[in-house]
Parts: sequence; structure tokens; C-alpha cells
Amino acid sequence: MKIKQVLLICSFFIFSLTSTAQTPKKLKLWYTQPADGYIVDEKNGWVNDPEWLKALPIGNGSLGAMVYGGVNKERLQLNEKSLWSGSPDDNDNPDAFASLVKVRELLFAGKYKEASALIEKTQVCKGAGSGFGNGSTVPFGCFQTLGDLWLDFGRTEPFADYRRELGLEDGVLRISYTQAGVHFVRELFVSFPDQVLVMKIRADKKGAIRLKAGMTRTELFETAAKGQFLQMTGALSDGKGGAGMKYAVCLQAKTKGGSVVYAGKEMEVKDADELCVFLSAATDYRLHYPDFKGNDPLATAQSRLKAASAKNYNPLFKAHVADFSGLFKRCQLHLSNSPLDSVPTDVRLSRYRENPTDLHLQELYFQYGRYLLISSSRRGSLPANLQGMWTNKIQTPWNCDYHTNINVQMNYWPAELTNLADCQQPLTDLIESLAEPGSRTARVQYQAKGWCVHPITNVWGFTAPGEHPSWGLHLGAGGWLCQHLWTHYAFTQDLEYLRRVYPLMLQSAEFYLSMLVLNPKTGKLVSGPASSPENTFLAPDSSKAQMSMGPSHDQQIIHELFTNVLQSAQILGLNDAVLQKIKTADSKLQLTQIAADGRLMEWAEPFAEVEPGHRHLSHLYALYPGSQFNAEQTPEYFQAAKKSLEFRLSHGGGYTGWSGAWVTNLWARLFEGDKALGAINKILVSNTSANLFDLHPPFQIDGNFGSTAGMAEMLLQSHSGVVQLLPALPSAWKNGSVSGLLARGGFEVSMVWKDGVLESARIKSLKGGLLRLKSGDKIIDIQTAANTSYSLDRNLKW
Ligand code: FUC
Repeated sequence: MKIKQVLLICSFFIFSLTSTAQTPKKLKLWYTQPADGYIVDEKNGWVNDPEWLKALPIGNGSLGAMVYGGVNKERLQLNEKSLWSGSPDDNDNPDAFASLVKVRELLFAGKYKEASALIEKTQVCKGAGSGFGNGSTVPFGCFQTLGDLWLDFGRTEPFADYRRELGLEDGVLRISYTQAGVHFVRELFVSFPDQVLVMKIRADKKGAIRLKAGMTRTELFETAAKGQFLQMTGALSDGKGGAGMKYAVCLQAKTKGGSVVYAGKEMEVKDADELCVFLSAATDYRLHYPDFKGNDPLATAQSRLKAASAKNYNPLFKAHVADFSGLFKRCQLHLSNSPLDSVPTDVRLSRYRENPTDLHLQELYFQYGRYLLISSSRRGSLPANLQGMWTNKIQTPWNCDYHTNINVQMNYWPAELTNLADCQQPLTDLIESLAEPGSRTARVQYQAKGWCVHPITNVWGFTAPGEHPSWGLHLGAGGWLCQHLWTHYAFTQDLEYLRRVYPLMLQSAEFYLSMLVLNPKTGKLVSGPASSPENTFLAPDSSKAQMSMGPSHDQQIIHELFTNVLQSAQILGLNDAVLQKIKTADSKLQLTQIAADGRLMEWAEPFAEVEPGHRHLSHLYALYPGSQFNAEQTPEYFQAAKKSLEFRLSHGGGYTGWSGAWVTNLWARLFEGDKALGAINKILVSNTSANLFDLHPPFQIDGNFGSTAGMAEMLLQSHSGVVQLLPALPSAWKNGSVSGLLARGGFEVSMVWKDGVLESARIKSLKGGLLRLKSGDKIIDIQTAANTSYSLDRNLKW
């Protein structure tokens, strides 16, 4: 066996290197013109200004910038991920519980109109809530831009040979051009190890570099030169008439030759041979940063700046590249040897609109999602929000918050599968931080145990329902978040992590236990009043309603959570008294019904949808991101889910960026590779800007992340107890290879395929244990040892 294994390993590598698309490719987004950062869109509307959508994002999970790449003048639009207006507030409604029983009675009695009126009056949050998505001046607050760094290079001469290029593998942005006979090269990155943004400028002529730098913000800022740096400080509104979160940004330059002067509101560099600019930022958001200096963001920003600028450029650069590419290079995808890399990204994207066959653009788009996750979600900070961490507004779309009825979850869909589990940590931290406010909400609103959250949350621990029930009473949010806790364990088999998160899952399950009531018609347990996120049905009393008892989405989430809690308890050897109650309730749960037309019922009753092509696909949760509807264990649900998806799409569904990305994942789970890729094509054609940001519209990063996850899901699935190789390979991906995808159970998978079939695979078992492997119709079992690789041929012989 050993010799055979070695031979197979060798042949895997030889094959990888020769027969598929293995020419080393630099993954980059690149352009031949700058974006114009000086056309400032004064409108604070929802549409991101078009030039901003040409700028390129860099970030280290807490500090980020959109870089326009201007020649005479440059703009770096800055972000700090914790920078929120607003403040902690009590939004739990103490009057809600008094009407809860009545509401349920009305719903069970089919009096939807009356029930809806009572719900609207009694069950929503107290206070202004999210300000109906305009929370900048209410306590809910919103995530806001940190402002801008403006650079004026003091030149107006024409320029040539312009190129700006974002390296996905190293997280470095390079801008180069020739002007007035001088070749300039700018290199920018945001370092996670050193918590600083660095920009280096080189010129091939001595003394040719000069600039004036300033920092501004639309409001609430003060910029001043202080000794050897420039600073911008301020405090946002707390939403209650006072000052809230404080922030500070510090800027400093080091030169070879020439001089740097800090005066008034400016930093000026003259006649330098080489220039290094450092920028750091901090806020006084409480949960942040191990190096946070008390309550003073300025002290933190200053000390970061000082530490970084004391180092030379090379060590900073090397530490950044090692950190960034260490994460990025874990997973590689090769679909083509396409020479199209020689075409600028915006041109390729417009060509794609004519003819969507550019395999290299698909690879790039897959990896861009991973690039964005590494750049926007790192340990010690908050999770990626609706725009990751890049926004140029004060009043951001939907407050750029954490939407928990699909969006923040979708941000983390690619994390485990594409080998970026480290980036998932901020999500775990956020969920942990919700338990305390969420248990208050559970108690006050419902007199329930455990903790809950509704469809939105922020950095201030908002867990109450939203201000309108149509979207604000999503009860499944907490359970859905818990799916990510379980999934991280399922992939990593990290028992310590499971021990840490088990109480969160258990207490979420306790919340649902308190919320379940017997449906008098069926004798089954249902949750409610609850919505199937944002969808509306035509009720038997002719009203248009959103609220009902036991919508399928909630029931699926509760069943999944109960299953995961029971399994976790078994793994950890725990025997809490409440587990028996969970087991009993689980056996009495009302399950999703299949309607006469063969579709899954979205609600407990066969209601007609008001909008049959609705963008949410909530009743398909158990197919994806859940796993309880699958071909092996529940084939009838699998078929019904397929019918439901077809129906939704035939009525125009999947039209927003994130919705299209969800469709991709659903098709992948249905083993429909061509349709899954078709959904990606639709996103690239209709919902993607020049910088490859996903457009809801406006820009919403969930679609980027969901697409990356969907493409990985076409290649590898592991949700139904089997590690399935190439389950939904699209016919356009004829030959290719992938390495470093992860599967549940702790397996790292690399594969090569040829003419649409598996050629060879190598699987590393990270923790040991049984590996059930499937390719085509073949299934084999391997008892694996930890830290051991297994090489297999196309027939799964090893
Ligand atoms: C959900 C969606 C919307 C939007 C918002 C941020 O509520 O229904 O389409 O994406 O989140």
C-alpha cells in the first residue's frame, strides 16, 4: 500500500503540473486608468458613486481604504470597522408580552388582518429602532466612513504607461506611471501584524517626489499637525443629542532625501528620493484591540504609528505579505490557462457581458471573495458588515449593519470551505456578545428563557425586533447564527471551540423551547408569531400578511439547532436537564410540508405568495445553508426544494446580488453545476461593478462571499455525512484543479479533473477518523490517521 501511495502522490503532482491549467498566474485586478476620487458625490443616497466603485479595496480587518489611484491627486477613502454612531439603548418592549397569547390565538384562528394590526401595535421594538434603515442620528446608529486622506502631488503634466493593480495573493496594491520623464511606483497595503496602512512611493529620479497631504471627513472632525505627525480626531453622534464614539487617525511620513513638514492642517513632503507614508486609526469601541490604550483612541493610533514607523519598509512589507499570503494561498483554483490576464479587469468584465466564457475571470472572482474576507474579517475586530468594511457614506445603506436574516451569515459561507476559518473568529465573538442583551430581549418581549436576536444588530447589542413586523420579527436569526458555531466545529473538530460555544447554542435552543406552542390543528409544536423573512402571503381573510405561526424557515432552523445541540452534548459528554426537553420538543416539531404542486410550503398553510419571485429563499434554508434536505437522507424534500427553486426563478427570483449567490449555492446542492454557474454568470453580468464588488444594488459584499462559497460548493460538498468530490461540476469547467478546500470532519481536499471527471485526489486527514468519500457513483470508506494524506485515483483506489 505504501509504495502505491507514494506513486499516486507523485502522479498527482506530475499530473497537476503538466496536464491542467497550472501555468503560474498572478491573481490580480488591474486597470489602465485611475478612478477619479475628486468627483465627490454629495448625495448621501443609496447609490454608491460610480467612481468609488472603480476604486480598489485594501484592509486588515479593522482598518481599510478604497484607493482611487489618482496621478496628480490621490484619494484614499478610509474606514475603521468599529466606527459607528449611536450608543447602547433599551429597545425591548415591556408591553409586548401582554398581547402575545392573543396574537397567537388570532393567527391560529386565521384572523390575519386583526393579528397583523395587533402585532404592529404591540410586538415591535420600543423607540426608534433602526430608524427604518436611516439610523445615523438615532441610538441604533450606523457604520460610517472614517473620512479621506487627500494627496496632492503638485503636478499637472500629462502621464503615460499608467497601471494600477491589486494583488490578491499578497494584498498589495501597486500604481505605476511615467510623468514629466519620471517613472513613479506606489505600493500600498494595510498590515494586520503592524496594524497600520503603509504607502511607499519610489521614483527613478532623485528628489522627484513631493506632496501635500490632508485629512477630512464630511462632518465631526478636526485635523491638525501635532509635532511629527498629522492627526484627525472627532466623535460621532450618540443618537441621543450628545457625542458618542470617538475616533482618531494619525499620519506620518519618512523620506530618503528631501524634507517633511507638519504645519496647520497639512503634511508637506518636498524633493524626496523615496517616501513612506504610514496611517493608523482607532476608535474607543469597547471590545477592541488587545493593544488598546484605555479609552483613548488617539493614544492607540499614535502608538501604532510610532511602532510601525520605527521599522524599515522591508520588514513591514515582508510581515504583511507573509501574513496575508499565508492565508490566501491555502486554497488554489485553476480552471484555465487563459491569456486573458493580459486584458484589464474592467474590459474583461464588459466582454464577459457579451460572452460569459472567461474562465480566468471566474477564478479571479472566486478568489476575490477570499481576498475580501481576509481583508475585512480578522481576529480582534468585528465581523464583516453589509459592505465588508468599505463605505464612503455617513448615512450608509441599511446602516451598513449586521443583518441576521441572511446577510451577515452569507458573509461567512466561504470561510470554512475555502480554508479561511481564522477569519470566522469575529463572527463567533459577535454572537457571544449578543447573548447578554439577547437574553434581556427574550425575557422582556416574550418572558422567554435563553437569548434571541431579530433581523438586525449593531455594535451596541441591539437584539430587539425591528420597528416594523414585516421584516422586524424574524425569530430564526439566533438559531441561524448558531449554525455557524456548529459548522466551525464540524469542519475543524475543535473540541475546545465546541466547549466554548455550546452554552450559546444551548441557550438559543432554550429560547426556542420557550417560544414553541402547540398548533391546535396539528398538535405539533410551532414558533411564532414569526415571518418567513420579508416575504408576504395572501391570507384566507384576503389580507396581505407576513406574520404567521410556524413558517417553514423557523421550523427548519429550530430542528437544525436542536439536532446540533443534542449532538454537541453527546460529543462533550454533557447531560443538562434541558436536553431531554429539547429531544421531546424536537420529536413534536411541525416539519416543512410539501404542497400538492410538489413545492415546499413556505408557511404552515398553503398560502399563495404575493411576490412569487421574492429575493429571499428562506424555506430552502434546509437545503442550503442548512443540510437537512439532501439527496441521500431526504430525497422527497430534495425534489420539492428543486421545484420550489425552479418556481421562484421562473417568477424572476434571484435578482439581487446576494439572492443570486444563494441561488448558486442551492443549485450546487441540487447537483446542477451548469445552473449554478449560470447564476454566477448572471451576477457577473448584472450585479458586478468595475472593481468586482457585488451590487444588490447598491454595493453589498454578501454577494461576493456567497458566490465564492457557491463556486466551492460545486467542487466539494460534505454536509450529508459524505465527502463528495465534484458534485456539481459545470460543463464549462472541463479541466481543472483545486487545492486546499476543506470538508466537514477535518479533511483537506485537493483534486484534479479532466474532461469533466475526477482524475486524482489527495485528501489530508487533519484529525483522523472515518472518511466516507464519494465520486460519481462510487463511495468508499477510509479509516484515516491524523495528519496523514491519502492519494486516490479516478476510481477512488488508494
Ligand atoms: C435584507 C434584504 C435586503 C437587503 C438588506 C440589507 O433584509 O432583504 O434585500 O439586502 O437585507
